This record gives sequence, C-alpha cells and structure tokens, in this order.
Amino acid sequence: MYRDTPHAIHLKDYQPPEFLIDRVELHFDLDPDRTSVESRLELRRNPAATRGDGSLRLHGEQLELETVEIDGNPLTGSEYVLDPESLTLHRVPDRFSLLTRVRIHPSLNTALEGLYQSGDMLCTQCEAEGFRRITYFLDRPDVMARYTTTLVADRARFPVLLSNGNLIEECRLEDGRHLARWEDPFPKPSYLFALIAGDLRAIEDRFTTASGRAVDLKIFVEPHNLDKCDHAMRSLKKAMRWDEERFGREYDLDVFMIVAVSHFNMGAMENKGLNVFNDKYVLARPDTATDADFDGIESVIAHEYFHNWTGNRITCRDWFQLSLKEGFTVYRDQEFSADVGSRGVKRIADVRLLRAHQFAEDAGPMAHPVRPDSYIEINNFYTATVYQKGAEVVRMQANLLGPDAFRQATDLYFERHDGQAVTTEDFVRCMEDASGRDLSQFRRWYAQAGTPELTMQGDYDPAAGVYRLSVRQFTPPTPGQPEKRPFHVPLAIGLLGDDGEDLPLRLEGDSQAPAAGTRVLELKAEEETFRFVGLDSRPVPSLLRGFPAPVKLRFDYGDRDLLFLMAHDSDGFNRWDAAQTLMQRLLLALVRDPDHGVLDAFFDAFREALLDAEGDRALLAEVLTLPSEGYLADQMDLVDVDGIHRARAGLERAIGGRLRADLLAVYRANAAEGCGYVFTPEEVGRRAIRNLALHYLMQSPDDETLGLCREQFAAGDNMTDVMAALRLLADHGGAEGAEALECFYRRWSRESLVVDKWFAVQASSPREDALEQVQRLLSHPDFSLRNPNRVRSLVGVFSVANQVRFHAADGGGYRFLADRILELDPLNPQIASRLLKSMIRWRRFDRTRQALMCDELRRILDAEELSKDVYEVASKALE
Ligand code: 0A1
Ligand code: ZN
Repeated sequence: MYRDTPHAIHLKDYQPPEFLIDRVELHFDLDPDRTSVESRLELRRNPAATRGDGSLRLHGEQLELETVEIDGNPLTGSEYVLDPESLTLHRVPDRFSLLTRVRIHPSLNTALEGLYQSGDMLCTQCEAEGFRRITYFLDRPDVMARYTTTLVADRARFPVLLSNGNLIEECRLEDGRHLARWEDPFPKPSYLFALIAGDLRAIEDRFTTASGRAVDLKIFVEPHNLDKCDHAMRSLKKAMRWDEERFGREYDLDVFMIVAVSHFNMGAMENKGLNVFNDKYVLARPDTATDADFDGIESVIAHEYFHNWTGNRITCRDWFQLSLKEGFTVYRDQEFSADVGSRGVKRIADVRLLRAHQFAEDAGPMAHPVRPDSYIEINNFYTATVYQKGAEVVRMQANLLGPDAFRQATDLYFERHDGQAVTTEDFVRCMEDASGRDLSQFRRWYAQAGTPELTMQGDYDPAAGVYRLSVRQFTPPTPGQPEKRPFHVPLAIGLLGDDGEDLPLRLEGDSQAPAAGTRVLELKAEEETFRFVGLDSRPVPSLLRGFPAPVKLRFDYGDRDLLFLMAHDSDGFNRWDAAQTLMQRLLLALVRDPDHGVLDAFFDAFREALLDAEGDRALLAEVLTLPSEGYLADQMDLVDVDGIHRARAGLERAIGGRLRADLLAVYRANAAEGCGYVFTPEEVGRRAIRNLALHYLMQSPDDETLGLCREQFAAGDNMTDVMAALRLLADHGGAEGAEALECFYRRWSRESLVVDKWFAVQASSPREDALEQVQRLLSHPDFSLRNPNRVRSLVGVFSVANQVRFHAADGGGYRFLADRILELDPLNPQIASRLLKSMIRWRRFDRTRQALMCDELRRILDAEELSKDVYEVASKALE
C-alpha cells in the first residue's frame, strides 16, 4: 500500500542482473497460519553484468526474516539492510551460498499472490512478482535456476504435496506429518515456481510422446469435483498431440499435473510441470457447464500446456517482453481451437473479442504498445493488447512468411533460444533469419500503440477495365505517443463479379493473371494505390478478408454491396463482417433517429440467412447476433447509453415479431436428437442457433414462446440450454422470472461455479431494477469479496456487461463500483484494479456522466492508502 507516489519502471533502464542463481533448495514447513520457508541459494556474480557496488539486493515483501547466513556464517542485523521491499547484503563474495529463513502467513494472504490458502488447500501464484512474498530472491525472469523443493505438512490435512518437476522422495515423519521432495531438472525463473498442499483426488491418464516416452497426466481436484475432470483431460491430450504435429514440440518431464483451485485471480498459470488453474477452466459436466465453458476449458488447458515451450523453456528477459510468451501462446491456442473446432467461427469469436476489448483499450487512457515502455505495476499489463493484439502480431508474421517458412522460423526460435530469457526482438530476428524477409518496419507493431485506421476508396474505370483501390493509413495518438509512423500492414483482398464469384486480382504490371481468389497486398507507405486490370464490370471489393491485421476499416459500402457480400463472399469471415456492418449501421441510424425505418430488405436478408439449412449453424448464429451495446458505444464519438439500449432492444423485438414463424420453425427444427449432450462443433452450433431463435422470440413473448422457454428451463439436461432459458425468464421478470431464479439456486447452491452463473445472470439483466438487485445480492450469504470468481460474477459482470444500468445517468452504478473498489483494494489489489478499468473511458460520455465518473475516480485517488495497481489506473485515467 502506498502513500508516496509510486514510480514507473522503464524498459530503457533494463540492466542484466548483477548476480545469477544456479541452484535453489527450498524447505517449507507448511501451516496455513504460520509457514516457515528456508531457502539455500547458490549465487555467483554475473560475468555479463556491469559491475555494481558489490552489494546484493534481494526482493522480498511481507516476509518475517529470522535468519541470514552466508557460507554457513550467520549475519548480524548490522550486516544487512531490510526495507519493506528488499533485503540488501553488503560486500558479498563473488560466489557464495546464502541461507535465509522466513515466516509467512498464507491464511492472511487475501491478495492471492505468493503462498495462500484457497478453501482447505494451500497454493501459490508467483507470476509476475509473487515469489518475493515467499522468500528473499532475485525475483526477475532473467534469473533462471534449478530448484529442489521439500514440503512438510500435516498428513491428514494435506495428504497431497506437489511442486515442480519429479517427485524424488516421500516419507512419513513424527507427529502425523509427512514430507515430499520434488526436483525440477529444468532451469526456470522464479515466477514459474509452484507448490500445492491439500486433500485432493486426481484423475490419471497417460500420454506417449512422438518419440515414445510415457508421460503421466494427473488432474487434481477437491474430492467432490472428481466427476468433472474428463473434458479437461481429453483437452490436455489433444493439445499435447497437436503441439507435436503442428510445432514439433514434445513434452519434457515424466509427469504433467494440473490442479484446480477455487480462489484464483486469473484464468490459470503455466508453472513448470504443475499448472494451477482457476477451477472454472477445469471443471465441467454437461449439467453444470455451458458450451462456452467447455470451449474455454479446451483453450485454456491448451494455452497453459503450450507455455511449456513458449514461456517456460524459452522465457522473457523482463516483463516488458510479456507478449513474447503471451502473444505467441495465444496465437498457438487460437490455432489449436481452430483446428479441433470450427476455424471460421473461432476467427469470428477472436476478432469480436479483439474489437470489443483491445480496440477499446487502445482508444483509452491505458493504451500501451504490445511491448510497453513503462509500467508502475506489471499486474496491470496482463491486457488484451499484450495477449490478443500480441497474437495478431504473431499471426501477421505467420501469414507474411507462409506456413513453411513460419514453421522453419519457429523451429529456429526453439533451437536458438532454448533455456534462455529473451526479447520480442529475438523472436522477430528468427522470423527474418529463417525466411530472408526484412521485417524492420514490421517491428513498429511492437512499439507503437493505437489501432491503425485504413481509409480505402475504390473507383472503377469501365473504359480501361481498371479498378483503383487507394488506401491511406492513420493511427490516432495515444498517451506518450502523439505521432505514429506508418505500419507494415498485410491486406488480404478479393474482388467479386456480378455473379458473386471471385475474380482474378491482376495488378498492373503482373506478367500473368493469378488465379481467382484472395490476394495479399502489403501496405507500407502512408498512402498507396493498387490498380487491378482486366475487369469488364464494376467489382464489389471484399476487403481485409479473414481480418489480416488489427486495424479498423473505413470504406463507404452501399447497403446493397453489403447485402451482396453477406450472401456471396467466399470468405466466411467477411460474410459475417458484412452482416455486422449492416446491423451496426442500421442500429446507429436508429440511435440517432428512433423513427428511422427498417427496410424490408433487412428482414429478408435476415430470414434468408436464418433459413439456410445447409450452412454451418454456429457461423449462422454469429452472423445473426447483433453487435453488443458496448461495441456500438465504441462506434460513437459521444455515447448515447439509453439510445443504444432502446435501438438494440427495439430491433431485437422487431426481429422477434416479424420473423416469429421462421424463428419458431428454426427452434423446433433444431431440437436435440438422440442421446444426451455431446460437445462437438455441430452440436454446439445446433444449440447456438436454437437458443438464438428463442432469444429473439422472447423479446416479444406470448404464451407459446413463454411456454417453450419454461419447458426448456425445466427439461434441459445440459447447462447451455438451461442457462439460455433462465436468462430469458429472469429478464422477462415477474413471478415467472423470480421462480426460475429461485428454483435454479435451490438446485445448484452447492456448486460454486453454477452459483457464479446465478449471480451473473442477475448482474447483467437490463431490467430497470438491476442495480438494486445487485446491491441486495452483496449481502447474500454466498457473496464474498474474497473470491475473485464471485466478485467478477456480480460486480465485474454488472460494470462490464450491463452498459445501460452501469452507466445510468444518476451515477448510481459508478458510486456502487467505486465503493466496491475501495473495499476490495486492501484485500486484493489486482482484482480491484481490473474492476476500475470499466470507468476509465469517461471522456466518451456526456458532461453529466463525465463529471460523475471523475468524482468517483478522485474519491478513489483520495483514499488514505491505495495499492500501486489501483493508483496507476486511476491516475492515468485522470491525466
Ligand atoms: N501466465 C498466465 C496468466 C497469469 C498471469 C498473472 C497471474 O497472476 C498475476 C496469473 C496468471 C497465462 O497467461 O495463462
Ligand atoms: Zn499465457
């Protein structure tokens, strides 16, 4: 907690560590209230370091120091300096062994960084800087060491004791205690350290690697969750095989373990050989988890597993390089999900997420490059920019190189840098060295923040048979970067003829005509014109196919062209994008003018898509979903909160009314056949389109549709269908809604992840009394500020997914959020600071709301003691 102004850390100040640590031996005497940690470090001066003053400064926070010894000689208090963040030893030898003993208190650790108690178990979270809350250390990722970890604990309370690597010893001790010793043969940075102690059960399986080695796979959970691990195990095995086939990466230890914990700040953590997961991303049974949950589990399990090579074997030199591991690993998990599911739907989902969160971040006061230049608190930089935009930057390189050269480049990266802590620059150099391409201008994607806007214009000269496409790029200023230089942007483009077929894209000067289809052009200048020749009628351009770069497109399409693309584009992504653009345009017109009519052509196109029996249903559901209120808000210079809600709800009602018969037919035609729930792309698509039909029908409900909804709620054998119906009933309200909520709670009150859904449904309801209901739920016996999943399901969902009620003009939503942040900050700064991000883009709103938000931000900044996390976000928001 800070009273003084916290200072920023800058990339330009990076210095290699003065000391290296070769070996670490840790001995834990575990007890939730009082744990003792003894650490023996083998240290030596780093030959690559510029010589400092001869002293050694180790990181350490919230530790009670009991002993310090150098080479077996205890130090007295005058031989070291202790402050709240470090332990400094003066005049140390060039090579020595350091022993420290500290005490820590896991049960009092509500920040969930370091060693903490989650339910009845003990667990750790060390990324980014949590290890310093366990022992004194050089807690930075470029210090990589080999660890041996000994765990001692009460055998009845903590029968399972886990750490990284392989188990090398186990024995019983006196007084009902026992000991387990783990050794990790791979050097690792401290942020990948983990330990677990608890009364856990495991499901076990085995994987044989491509070279024939057997790996034991274990997923540990609390006993009552043992029946919810099968999907996670299947996902893990799929991910392991895929990484061998697609990237040539084999697993390297004899055992791979996953542990599910109920209290976790993020999604999961890739600790070497011992991944720790938020239980939300492990536990699933068809009756407790939705399709979206199954999907999330598959991709997060893969993500953490993939980190074993992209993050663990090769790690980051410093935290500015976070996207080196995160951008690349997200790219890898996106490709995995695309390969094992539906590629088209996956791309749409990823771009939706990027546009909704990353574009918003780039347009706000916390905008930062994929490789940030500075931070006050690194935990604030686990962002959509580092993760999702970072993945797009890797994807662009993969596309520029093509599949073969990209594979050679990643092979080179793994070979050249195995065992090292490196930078995004090292990654790009591998791309260049393997392919012979010059990516010097491309590197700006790592250094410049902001979303480039591409303004395109096309004109057709019938006499010459030429279509000219001019492209201009402009990137708006972001904090600290008033002016931007042009990016190297790949553009994937197609031209459609009158019949909707792709035309050959022959550029002036081409020696021969290319085949019809997509052509990738490269934009490097601020402005460029491409001339396509040999066209005997005006083509319809299909621009930025598959979303080849994280940019915004400005092109003045007529509605007819968009309808044409929606019906004919050979690129599925652009068919979806054309539909979204049309809907967005219509909705924004309705916001400006509530009497703006809706053309019959819109309903006709909607109906035609809806009734397309051949199409991929999941893709169809994406095409027929209106842009969210938040996304629409991002398209306006001045957000009209109520106008957006009115327009979107009105259009949904109109669709439900006008297309009632078709929607009912689709609902019935997509009823489940056969036996029970299966998680396949086809079945997920079927449920998605059916529930979307029910959603539209329930926007102007009658007895029949209400009856269907009630039936689905009562009969649903899977959580996807039950949740869809519950949400509709709850939003419909009245006795019906209350009864459904009550019945759901009674049925599921012992399943914590399902109770989260129950909170979330109420928090996201557009009903006028949503805030009052959320306030009431704060005193529900199941609500707790100490469980991040619970906080996110109530406070997070209300402030992020309920734009109309959170941004109510009376400021009630803002006050509510600020109160929660102030309560939460002393307990869990990471979660407090994440919540605050929904209030930092106040400049986009009207004066009344601006003033209300600023008042709350100031009230937060005025608090007696504030974490660095919240301070950084609140102060940058007001800059
Ligand atoms: N590296 C993890 C995410 C993660 C980051 C920070 C954490 O605590 C502050 C926890 C997890 C991943 O990318 O999955
Ligand atoms: Zn990650």
